[in-house]
Amino acid sequence: GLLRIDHVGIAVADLDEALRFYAENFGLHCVHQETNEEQGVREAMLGVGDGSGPRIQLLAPARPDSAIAKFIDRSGPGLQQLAYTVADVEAAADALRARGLRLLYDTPKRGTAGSRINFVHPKDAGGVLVELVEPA
Ligand code: V0V
Repeated sequence: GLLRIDHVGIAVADLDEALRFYAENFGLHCVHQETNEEQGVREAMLGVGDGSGPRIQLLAPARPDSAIAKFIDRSGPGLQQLAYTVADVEAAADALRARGLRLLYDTPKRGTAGSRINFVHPKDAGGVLVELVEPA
């Protein structure tokens, strides 16, 4: 099952500019940053409040053919995904497949900070790109 909201992902054109915007206007600061070559993203996790709850994930394209670049081209910057924490990403994906939802990957891929991730196609989840995250 879904344990909690892990993070909300926001597509941004420029990661450094977005980090400055979030710090200056909302007082939210980066707690983790990395480039994920496979996903074609530069990403930063921002903590909210005491940092114990869900995070904001800023996602910037690392190359022009990436999922985030395509999203920004079509929709502009903004909310791109909603991610839930799960204990076992394969079990969670199997349960959703059994209900007829399309998962994007046959086997989990590497996500932020060594997590294992998969996604439900947004067309099968009411227009929301749903991510499943099994933390490292
Ligand atoms: C596309 N659509 C979306 C959407 N992206 N709807 C809601 N939210 C989104 N993010 C809609 C789009 O408007 C079209 O609707 C339809 O889906 C297109 O479907 P498609 O042709 O099958 O797919 P594409 O080529 O538009 O690609 C969309 C998907 C792609 C979701 C398949 O973005 C993808 O593979 N995403 C998973 C990987 C990812 O997002 N990586 C970046 C984050 P109409 O026009 O047909 O109505 S990496 C990450 O989160 C990490 C590392 C982490 O959390 O650790």
